[in-house]
Amino acid sequence: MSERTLILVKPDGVERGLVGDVLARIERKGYRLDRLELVHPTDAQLAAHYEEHEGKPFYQPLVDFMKSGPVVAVIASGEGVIRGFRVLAGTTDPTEAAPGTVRGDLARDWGEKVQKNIVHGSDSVESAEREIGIWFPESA
Ligand code: DAT
Ligand code: MG
Repeated sequence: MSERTLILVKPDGVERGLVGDVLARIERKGYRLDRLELVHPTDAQLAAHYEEHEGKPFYQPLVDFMKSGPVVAVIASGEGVIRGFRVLAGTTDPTEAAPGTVRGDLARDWGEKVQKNIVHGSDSVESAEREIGIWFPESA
């Protein structure tokens, strides 16, 4: 069944000029790009987006990092795109991410205060719909 997901190219990906590479991987896999926007995230958007992580030691550094520059927000759709994009993204820690994935091929830094893993992808139908409401309220 076709579904949709919310993808962010994070500030490190935008800063490093990797937006085209990430979008190309999504398109080559056969997913559709439905919405695409360069966004300067607000505190409110980041608080809502990362509410599940509030209180964790990496929360504030993560929010600060996400505010360090613009992000590219994307709605992508297609059969199994939620799980499929997370496989394309690779595991959260880029040191462990498999070659062939965005994080495995293109990211490196990881630590208590560093989360430069280039992309975010929703992890369930519920979080996809919730996150689409945060970044594209008119598409919710
Ligand atoms: P993912 O982005 O793979 O869905 P997540 O939702 O668990 O991972 O975490 C959101 C972001 O928070 C992640 O991309 C990077 C950061 N993060 C997660 N776990 C972390 C940890 N143990 N130490 C530092 N940063 C972490
Ligand atoms: Mg997550």
